Amino acid sequence: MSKKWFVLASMGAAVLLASALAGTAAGRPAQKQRTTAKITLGFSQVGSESGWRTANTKSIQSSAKAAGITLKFSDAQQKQENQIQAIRDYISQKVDVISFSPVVTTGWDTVLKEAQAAKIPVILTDRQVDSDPSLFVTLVGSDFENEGERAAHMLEKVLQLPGAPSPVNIAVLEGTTGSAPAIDRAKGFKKVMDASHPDWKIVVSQTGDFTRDGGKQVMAAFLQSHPEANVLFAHNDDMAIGAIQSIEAAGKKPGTDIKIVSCDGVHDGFVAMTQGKINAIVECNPLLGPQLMDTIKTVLGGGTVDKWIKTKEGDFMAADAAAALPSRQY
Ligand code: GZL
Repeated sequence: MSKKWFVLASMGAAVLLASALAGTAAGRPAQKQRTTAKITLGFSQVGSESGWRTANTKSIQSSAKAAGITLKFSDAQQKQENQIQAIRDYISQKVDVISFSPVVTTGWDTVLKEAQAAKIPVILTDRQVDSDPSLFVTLVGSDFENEGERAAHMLEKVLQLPGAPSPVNIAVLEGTTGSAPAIDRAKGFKKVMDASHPDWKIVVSQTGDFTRDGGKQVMAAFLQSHPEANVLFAHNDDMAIGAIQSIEAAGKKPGTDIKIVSCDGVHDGFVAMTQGKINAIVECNPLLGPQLMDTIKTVLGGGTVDKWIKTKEGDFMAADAAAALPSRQY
């Protein structure tokens, strides 16, 4: 080997050795990638009760994959005991982070303290809990009281159109009893009623458990017990769609004889608006996956996040539905 090549070879070896000893930037991105690849998330989902939930589950599963986060996923079939067991399983499996959408607001203190004792951070998605806020890092989800207020304001707009009923007799299909969306949507709607509409009357209110069948069964009973009802406020589109079946079976026209305002903004809700069967929808965005994964990486990376990361969402009158439908993501 010539002298020149020997010198060059020696210099190259020296650079490689220095790099290996100094842990250069070349190693750090690999470490960074390895850290992200190592994240394991244990997620307990409420169930599969509605179109909203289906879209929410798809968003979480696809976002975890895109983020390189290993996802352990369980469906609680709307039972709190199943969610508590799933969280305990994730604790024993020593996952890096736990996230769940709590089916109801109460009864979580004990299992959240177990997660804290195991030093596993907990991030809520979708729904709030009544527990001590120190027991979870943050909530990634909507403001349901605001959604209830917006639903009342959308009803105001519906009642400004031709064919508005008078007096205003409202039937309410409530979400799952004890759940944050059911509690807070009712609270927000009533806040606007009390402030601005003493003439509006809620003649009947009962849970349909966020399902189409629940909405259909309970609306059929409402039509018998309260034929004076001429407005329906449904806490989600699925119950509104079930109610439409009962309203039509009773020979009445949904959206005309009974004005309907609901929450979520799922595809079938928009289709019902294009058919004039739902008069207005307050959007509740289920596509929480990307925000959840970003929050997980920030938290596990030692960063800080707000105690509530709110989702952005809009409101739609039936007249807006046809134009909006093609660009809807769920
Ligand atoms: C709201 C979510 C609710 C939806 C329903 O964020 O928790 O649960 O409004 C779903 O469709 O079942």
